[in-house]
Amino acid sequence: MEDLLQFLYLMPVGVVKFRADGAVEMMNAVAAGLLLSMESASTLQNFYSALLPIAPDLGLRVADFAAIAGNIIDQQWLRAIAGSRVLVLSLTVNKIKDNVYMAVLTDVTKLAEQEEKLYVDRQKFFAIFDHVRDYAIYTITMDGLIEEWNQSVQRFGGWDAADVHGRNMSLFFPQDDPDRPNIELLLAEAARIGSAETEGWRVKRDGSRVWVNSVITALPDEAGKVRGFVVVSRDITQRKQLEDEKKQLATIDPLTGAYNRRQGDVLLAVEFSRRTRYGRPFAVLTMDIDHFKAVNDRFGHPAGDSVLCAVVQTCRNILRPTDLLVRWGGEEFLVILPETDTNAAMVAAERLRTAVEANEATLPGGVNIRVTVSIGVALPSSESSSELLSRCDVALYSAKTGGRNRVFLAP
Ligand code: GH3
Ligand code: MG
Ligand code: MG
Repeated sequence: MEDLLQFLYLMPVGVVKFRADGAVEMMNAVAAGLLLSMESASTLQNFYSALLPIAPDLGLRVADFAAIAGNIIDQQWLRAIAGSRVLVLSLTVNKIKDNVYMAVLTDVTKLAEQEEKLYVDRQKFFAIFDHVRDYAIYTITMDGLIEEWNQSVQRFGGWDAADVHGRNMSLFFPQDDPDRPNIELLLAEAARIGSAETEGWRVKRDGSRVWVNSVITALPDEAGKVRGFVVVSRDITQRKQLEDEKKQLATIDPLTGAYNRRQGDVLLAVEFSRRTRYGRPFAVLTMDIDHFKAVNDRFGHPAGDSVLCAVVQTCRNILRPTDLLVRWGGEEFLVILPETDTNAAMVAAERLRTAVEANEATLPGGVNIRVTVSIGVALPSSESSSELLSRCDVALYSAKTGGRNRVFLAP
C-alpha cells in the first residue's frame, strides 16, 4: 500500500481521489501544483470548487453518472489562466466504485500551443496556396503526376480540377515547342539538389500560350527522402514581350527592319568562327545606293527614307532566308551570304543590283523613282573581319569609280 502511494505521489501526472460531493481524499504533488497554479483555485479541499472556474458542471456530471463504475470524462481539455499565461489541462475522471472517484490531470499547454501553431500555419499555408494571385501552385508525384493545385492554375491556364488531376505535368508543355525541356531531367535535378527552374511556353486549356517561369522544389518526408515536388509557376508573358522588344531594338534598324550595325558585327563574327571551326565558306557584299544625296536633295529626307525601305524590301525578296542583311550606315548595307563561294556570291550580287535597278519605289507623294546600287564582293581569306570589310569597300569604291550600278569583286 505504501509502495502504491509512493508510486502515485511520484507520477508525472496529477492524480486526485475524491468523493461524490467533491471532497478530496488524496492528491499527489503534481495535481496540487497544477490546481494551485490556477489563479482562481482557492481551495484544494473540494475538487469541484478547485475546478469551478474551468469546469463548473463537473459535480453535475459526476452526479449524473448512474453506472457502478466507468469513465465519466475522457481527456477533456480545460483552459485556465495561470498568472500571465494560459494553462491547458487535460482532465479524465473515472468512477472506481460507489463514492470513490479518481481524476487524472495533465498539463497539455505545450501540446495545445503546438496544435494551435500547426493550425495557424495550416491556415496561413492555405491562404497563400489558394489566394495567391499570380502564381499557379501545384504538387506532383515523383513521376510528375499532378496531385493538388491552387486556383491560379484555373485562373491563368483555364484548366479545371478534372482536367489535370492525375495527369502528367507535361500536359502544360507544348508538344511542338523545340525548346520544350526534358521534364524527367528537371525532376531528377530537383530531387538531387532540392530545386530546378525552367522558363518557356506553356499551353492554356484553350490552346493559346503563355510564357511561364516555373520553380520545381522537392518535397522531402521526415526522413529526408523526396516524395514529390511542388511546382510554382508564374506567367511572365509580359516581361518576355518587353525583353523581346528590347532585344529587337538592340539588334534591328528601326527604319528598314534590317539588322543594325552592332548586330552585323556579331553576325560577322559568327560566320568567321564557323569558317575557322568547320571550314564553312561565306561571302560578304557591301552595297551602297548611288547618288543617294540627290534623292534627298530633290525629294526631301522622308522620301529618301522610303527609298531606303524600298531597297531593303527588294533585297529581301531576292535573298535566301539564311542570308543576312545589315544596314551598315546611312545608305550603305552589308550582306552576309553563308555557304557561298565566289561564283554564287557574284550571281547573288548581280541579282540584287538588277532587282534594285528594275524596282520603282513609290514616294509618299505618289512619285515613282528608281535608284541603283553599287556592290563590292569579297570572300574571306585568313584575315580579320575588318580587313575583309576594307577589301570589300575597296571593291565597292572600284564599282563606284567604274561608273556605279555595277558589281566588283575584290582581288
Ligand atoms: P555615291 O553614289 O557616291 O554613293 O553618292 P551618294 O550621294 O549616295 O553618297 P554620299 O555619301 O555623298 O551621300 C549619302 C547620303 O545619304 C547623304 C545622307 O544625307 C544620306 N543619308 C544617310 N542616312 C540617311 C537616312 O537615314 N535617311 C535619308 N533620307 N538619307 C540618309
Ligand atoms: Mg551612296
Ligand atoms: Mg555612302
